[in-house]
Amino acid sequence: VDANRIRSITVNQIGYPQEGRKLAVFTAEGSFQVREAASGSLIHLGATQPLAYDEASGQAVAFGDFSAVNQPGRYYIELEASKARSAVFTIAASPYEDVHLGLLKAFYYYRCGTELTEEFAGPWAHGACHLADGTIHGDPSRSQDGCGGWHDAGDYGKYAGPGAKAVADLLLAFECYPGAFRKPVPLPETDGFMPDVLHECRYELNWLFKMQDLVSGGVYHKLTTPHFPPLATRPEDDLSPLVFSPISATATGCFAGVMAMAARVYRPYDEPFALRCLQAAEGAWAWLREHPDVPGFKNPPDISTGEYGDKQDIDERYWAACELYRTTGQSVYHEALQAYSREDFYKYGLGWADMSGYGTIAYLLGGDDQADPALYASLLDGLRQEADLLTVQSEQDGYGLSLLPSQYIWGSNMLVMNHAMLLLFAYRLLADRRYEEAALSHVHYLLGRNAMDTSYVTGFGDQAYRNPHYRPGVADDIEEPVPGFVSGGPNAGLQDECAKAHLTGKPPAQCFIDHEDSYATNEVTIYWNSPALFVVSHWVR
Ligand code: G3I
Ligand code: 9MR
Ligand code: ZN
Repeated sequence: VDANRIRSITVNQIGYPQEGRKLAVFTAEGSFQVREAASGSLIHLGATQPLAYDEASGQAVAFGDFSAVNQPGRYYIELEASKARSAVFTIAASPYEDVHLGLLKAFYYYRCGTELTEEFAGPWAHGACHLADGTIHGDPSRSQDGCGGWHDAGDYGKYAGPGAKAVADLLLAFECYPGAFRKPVPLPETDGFMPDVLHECRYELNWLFKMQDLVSGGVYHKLTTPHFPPLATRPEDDLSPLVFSPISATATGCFAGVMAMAARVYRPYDEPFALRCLQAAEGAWAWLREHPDVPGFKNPPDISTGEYGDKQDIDERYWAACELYRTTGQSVYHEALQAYSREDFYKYGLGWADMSGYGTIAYLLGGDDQADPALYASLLDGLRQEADLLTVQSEQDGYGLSLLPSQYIWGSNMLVMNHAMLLLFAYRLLADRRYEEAALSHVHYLLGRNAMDTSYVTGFGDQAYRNPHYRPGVADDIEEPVPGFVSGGPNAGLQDECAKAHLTGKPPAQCFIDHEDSYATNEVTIYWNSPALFVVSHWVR
């Protein structure tokens, strides 16, 4: 990122909903003006708060409030003394419809095992990829179909747990905000009956079925080539053998959870499919019960793709039980989840390693009339405490974000969006407006109101990042990035050479580089897009 690009006024580069609080972040204090973009005419005069040091960004920053501007239109903000300007942004009743559609369409671009045609992929069309059968690790004589699903990220691996998180976020978004999904994307499957988000998720679910061992019910951890191919590899040229890595409890628990969820969500649209999802979930549940104590997944010595290692599997088991209970109402699942809930583990994580929050949310959204009153009350109270903490942290942060300086880790934008998701569930269940406002503040951060003055969604915002660590994009000769992809974001861990070379010594929220080599700060994944899609859905009616 060119440091000169970073303006002294940062805003949500897409814009702000008409109603409610509107804040810009300034790195200089003084009087400012809000002007109409086309005419330059003065709309509002304001003054920033005094500058204060913000630890995460390492900057002195101040908010400037322009909530008084509530006429729909295009605006920019100008500092009176320096004449420095912000990005031009929109104020509108529903400013996030396009970015919402972009975040959803991104999943189509992640599709594996099918041709992306020009009709739907435009210039980013490519041939069908990863069509060969995979062998079962440790038994090369056995091979089976694993075609389809979404690529995980900038690599071409397909990992069951992360895939389940992504689908769970999308299905929850649809359950909570059906009105946000009325418009067709469109997709090849668009039929005017089943919403496109469900078509897109079914593409991944149909692949997930193939990850289940039908004999035991267990789910293979991942399907990948043994090693990552070079960066500039087109998907259809990645022809190394595909291998199903061993079954893991975390993958199996996630599979049971997401399949149980799908059984509920698809029932009104496709009953046979819903039934198949439920049977798959029950098969996985049986495996979990027969394997109460299994070691966490580790890459076999001959495999070096993403490990997604996670020693704790009680959270995935808990999610599976909660989701199966919400969908079926059967007491066996209620008893199981009650037993898990008495164990001491964090109950509000939203993946990929910590899936407990999906269980808690399923139990709470299932309603208190289906629940054990004491457990319901304690889970709800815990949610309130989490949301209060995130709200206070947001109020104390220079950019209105709930991340602590230590939380700018690999994929920090997932944490940003997961926190916003939790705040929105708390708002839904507890009706406290502060939670909704804090959640919106996280959207502003993602879309440009941050220390990098960068929108972390490709194609959206006047300074959106452009060079994701994304193999199809590196291998093609198209200047523009595929739109709608959420970047991992600032990561003080600097776990790649590019980040080390350019970012050493920077404050956490500035540890980001828009370079295709920086996989630790600027890769893309399905499960960084999915919570963002959930969150933005709240403001699309
Ligand atoms: O949880 C700890 C935290 O307690 C600690 O304070 C912090 C300090 O560094 O680290 C946290 O752990 C980090 C973990 O992500 C958190 O989720 C690790 O350092 C970090 O190395 C780890 O990064 C993961 C990365 O793979 C490397 O394993 C990312 O979460 C994960 O999204 C990423 O996933 C990759 C796949 O392997 C392959 N496909 C692409 C995908 C995205 O980059
Ligand atoms: O491209 C890979 C990316 O998808 C992973 O997240 C990352 C960490 O596991 O690894 C990337 O691959 C790099 C490999 O680890 C080291 N050599 C360079 C590769 C990128 O070109
Ligand atoms: Zn593929």
